[in-house]
Amino acid sequence: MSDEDERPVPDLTEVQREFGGMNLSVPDHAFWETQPVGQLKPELNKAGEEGPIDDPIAVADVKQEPYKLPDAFEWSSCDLTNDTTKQEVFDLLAANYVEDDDEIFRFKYSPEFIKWATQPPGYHQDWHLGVRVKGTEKLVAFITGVPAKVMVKGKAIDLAEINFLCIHKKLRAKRLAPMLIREITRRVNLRGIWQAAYTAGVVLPRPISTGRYWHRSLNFKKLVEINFTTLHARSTMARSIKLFKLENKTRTPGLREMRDEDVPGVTVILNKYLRKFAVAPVFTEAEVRHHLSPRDGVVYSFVVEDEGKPGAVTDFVSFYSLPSTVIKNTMGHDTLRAAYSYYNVPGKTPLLDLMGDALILAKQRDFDVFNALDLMENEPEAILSALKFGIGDGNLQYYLYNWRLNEELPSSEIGLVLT
Ligand code: MYA
Repeated sequence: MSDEDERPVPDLTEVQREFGGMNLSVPDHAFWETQPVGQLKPELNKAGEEGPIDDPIAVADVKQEPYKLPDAFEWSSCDLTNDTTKQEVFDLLAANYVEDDDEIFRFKYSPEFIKWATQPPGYHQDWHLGVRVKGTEKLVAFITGVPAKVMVKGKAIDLAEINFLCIHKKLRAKRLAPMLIREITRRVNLRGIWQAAYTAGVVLPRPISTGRYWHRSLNFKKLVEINFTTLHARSTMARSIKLFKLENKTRTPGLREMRDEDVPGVTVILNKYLRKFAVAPVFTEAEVRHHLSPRDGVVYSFVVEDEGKPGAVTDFVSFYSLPSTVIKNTMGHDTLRAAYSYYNVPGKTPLLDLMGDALILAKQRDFDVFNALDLMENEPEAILSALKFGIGDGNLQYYLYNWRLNEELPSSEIGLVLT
């Protein structure tokens, strides 16, 4: 996708002189080795009990003024209720956000998705942090935090979930990311929050767990045409299409779209289920209403209503919509329509059946592929392979900021899904 915004982006190499000729060829993790996170080099790891890494400080002792940016740029708290700002963030991400290693696809979060993901109950606009070019106001970098409660090995932590870190392609590799991370940390600390959770495709100091993506073809022909997947040497298109064919209707009796009156019941079964995992959120009803009520084009949620007990919810299944731009446009397709598994609660219904129905529901809504991480009870053999998911080549690393864990967790212990 080309950048249609013609306003120029200043060259940072010049302005970096202001920072004392910062060396661009830095040793491994010059920034992350200064941060309160688990380190990759064992000699840098401060031993201690599981819990906060930094000594506690008072909010009054947090740096009160924003970090200094190079002169050509300024900080901007982005108001995502404003349609122009929402569009600016969408445009920045659509042209500059995460791509796969082969640069074939790039995430294209919709404006409505970005608004939903960044405005849960209790969100703070000053945690929606942008960098703009002074004078033209062009948005060239972005990072967000949202408040959440996450239980880590039995301890409830009020933290910030950090997402959407993005720097314009013309400003890459100039150490702007550490500035964004420092400034969002300061803004989070100013509200008395000292921990964060985040995920990334890259390995940084130091993952608490590593998840693997699996992909289930829903529209095999298109996926081959856009090089998302390949036709097996020993198969044919017709045979593969047949292999991935799904039933037209879901199987589970009582499965229906979630409604507002289901919120209390879903909150109870979801929180109870999530306590099985070492790292998982704790949701209020307001958060369940926000994160899990169906929103067309954003999030799709279904419950199983107990037969004979109207209103009693026994199971829950959900997925979200995250399309990607097909950068190397092939066969006239410009968008890959991907559904991502979100939160599921198998109660009376086995997870295999719930996930199987999720595939059918996604297919009915014209998604091309259904993606899932091998988290929670998404077991590679019994669930994912059994439903004809194939293993992907992408890992997702999970991180905690300022929280020491003395062991790496298997992905089956992760019950947190960050969109
Ligand atoms: S993950 C999605 C990240 N976004 C993308 O991949 C979009 C496309 N890429 C870009 O926009 C840029 O390449 C980014 C880096 C912005 C990623 N997370 O400015 P630089 C370190 C953290 O010269 P650039 C998501 O959104 C890198 O190791 N750090 O590099 C979660 C190096 O440090 P060190 C990263 O390429 C974000 C330094 O940045 C990442 O121009 C969670 C280089 O900076 C990454 N994904 O820009 C953020 N990639 O020398 C952390 C590179 O030490 C939150 N780096 O190796 C921490 C908690 C904060 C709150 C705490 C509250 C208490």
